[in-house]
Amino acid sequence: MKITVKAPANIAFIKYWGKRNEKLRIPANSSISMNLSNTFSITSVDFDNRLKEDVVKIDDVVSAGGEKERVARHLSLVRKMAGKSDYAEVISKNNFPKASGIASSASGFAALTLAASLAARLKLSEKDLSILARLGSGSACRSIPDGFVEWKKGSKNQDSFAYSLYPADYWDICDVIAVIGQTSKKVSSTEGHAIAESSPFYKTRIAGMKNKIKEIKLALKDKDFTRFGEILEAEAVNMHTVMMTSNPALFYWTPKTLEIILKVIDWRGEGIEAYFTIDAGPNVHIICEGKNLEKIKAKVALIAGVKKVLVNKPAVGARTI
Ligand code: 2P0
Repeated sequence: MKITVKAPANIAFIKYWGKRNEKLRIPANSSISMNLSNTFSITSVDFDNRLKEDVVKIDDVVSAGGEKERVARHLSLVRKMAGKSDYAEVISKNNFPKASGIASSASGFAALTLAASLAARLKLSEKDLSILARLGSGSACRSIPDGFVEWKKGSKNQDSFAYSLYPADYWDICDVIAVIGQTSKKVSSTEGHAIAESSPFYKTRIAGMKNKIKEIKLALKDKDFTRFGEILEAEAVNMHTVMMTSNPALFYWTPKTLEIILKVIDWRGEGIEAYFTIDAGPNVHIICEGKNLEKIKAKVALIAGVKKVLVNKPAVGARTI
């Protein structure tokens, strides 16, 4: 039975950087995110007893090496849970260009998890799907539930999962992604997590997390955009400080990243309220309220060197299509 699933990427307002357990992808801290409406993967999985091995095709290219291994390992978890031995054909497409530097592991592993579990006729709860997605890629667990999401760090496999805080239509905020491109990733996110602790600021970051999460959840509850924006922006700078001061140092920002950061701050000075956040890449995510979307889009379009602008609203989680 071939199953096809659409799963969103997500943007974390409070981020996951550093793990307590690398193998199980149990994070050092809880995180808070929003699913993205216009940045997603569509993945189909078909178990077939005629196959001699798993076949994986991502964006029309047959996977090999590490990428294929990681998908095959995930399929094997599903096979084990379902008591099956058939190999599968996996066909996955991202609606955003791979070269754009936007991580596809969250949407990809969330879609793979739901599609593979259904194709293997497993009936998993949302919690169990989130746990399984986490084992493929940590941030993928947040793309299973709807809308605004908290990933509870937990301390063991069964209690580290994401759940929906609010549905997608709870709050009309946007993530306008200014796509600058891709800095060649010499160090993958998975490796980056592993060296986070080498930053002298890591302990301080983790020590402040509990309170930060409490504060942003309050801002979300009150729909206090100013408070929400101030927290998420400071959080992005905090995480990048840890990245830049780890050993080896990780610099994801380019001069263009910083140029856009400074513009967003200027726009606030002009009365257009927006805040920035940045993941493990150079692209800037500009968070604004729906009422300011057109103004922000027009401003971003004028910045030289921005290759693409992706406009996202809050979205539902992984779904069969
Ligand atoms: C996040 N990132 O919270 C943070 C912000 C990147 C910067 O989650 O090793 O690809 O697959 O569990 O999920 C990137 O890490 O790492 C990430 P793995 P993942 O969105």
